[in-house]
Amino acid sequence: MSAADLYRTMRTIRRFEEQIVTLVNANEIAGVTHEYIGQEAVATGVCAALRDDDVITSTHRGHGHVIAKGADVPRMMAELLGRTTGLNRARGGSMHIADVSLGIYGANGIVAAGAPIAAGAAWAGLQAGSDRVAVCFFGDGAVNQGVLHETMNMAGIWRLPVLFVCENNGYAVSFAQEQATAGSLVERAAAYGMAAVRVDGMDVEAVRDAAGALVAAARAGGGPAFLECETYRFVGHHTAEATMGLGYRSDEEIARWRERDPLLVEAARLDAAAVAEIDASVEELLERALAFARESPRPEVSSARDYVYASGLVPREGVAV
Ligand SMILES: Cc1ncc(C[n+]2csc(CCOP(=O)(O)OP(=O)(O)O)c2C)c(N)n1
Ligand SMILES: [Mg+2]
Repeated sequence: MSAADLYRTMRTIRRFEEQIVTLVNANEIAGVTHEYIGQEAVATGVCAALRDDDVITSTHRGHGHVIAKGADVPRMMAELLGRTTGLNRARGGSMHIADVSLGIYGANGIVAAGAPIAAGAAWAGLQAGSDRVAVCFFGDGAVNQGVLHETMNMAGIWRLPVLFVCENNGYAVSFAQEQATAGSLVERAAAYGMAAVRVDGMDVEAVRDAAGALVAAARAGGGPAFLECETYRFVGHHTAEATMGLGYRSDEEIARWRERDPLLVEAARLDAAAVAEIDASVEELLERALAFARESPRPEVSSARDYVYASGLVPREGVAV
């Protein structure tokens, strides 16, 4: 993927998220969402190293992963606005958005829960004779969850083609990573017998190159790998944090990280005219996405039970659903 394409994907994620903040604050989107602003280089760099048939699992902060893996942006917008034209017909929303046809096995509201899903997808690929790879994105808050360690262990034993991508943004909600986690993340992962690398998560090309080498090795039968991306979220844990005054990060710390904004890092490698052209086309895409979403119908209340059961299954007689 060219520098221009990497920048375009990151710009799309950034502007999508900025629009989502506006829509949440205007109550056009119900509840709050977890914005990916600041971390764009991780999803973009990792997904640039993937094929269309590779699989990803995502997190509560999932919009960036879903865009980077190629989801249709207007249908994403419709999903977040709760419209029937949404990627999941308004059943998924922000935290369960998915597009299985693109290998996007879902955002996930449960911290670390994407790990066993990714391992299962990797195992299924091996059984089918495919050389596809599964990537599991998770935050620093996931690294002390038992299920992640059980999954890394099993992936190590079975040599599953899984890339574990830890987005270390320094915090789980307001809890600092160094207060929560003993030792080194990459040394922990290496103990499961896998290659484990730390990379600058604010430089999309560094992420793409590191992920590319690990994905290629996994695809060739080398088993799982671990990539720690050092990154930062520029905004709150979720949209409403702006009004909560939690004060766990200093303005100076945020300003320091903003100097290494991944969009600025990549834009510096392009000429200004190319950047302006991409920025304009991203605005056009997002305007189109929002218009499409707003014009789309909301689901009928009478359809609330649709899609709950797999095709052919019906609720048991007498069971309230
Ligand atoms: C198993 C589980 N425990 C707690 C929560 C509540 N929770 C939601 S997000 C979050 C913090 C996650 O931090 P991290 O993994 O670092 O991701 P980040 O928010 O920094 O992207 C917590 C504790 C949850 N969703 N699932
Ligand atoms: Mg975190």
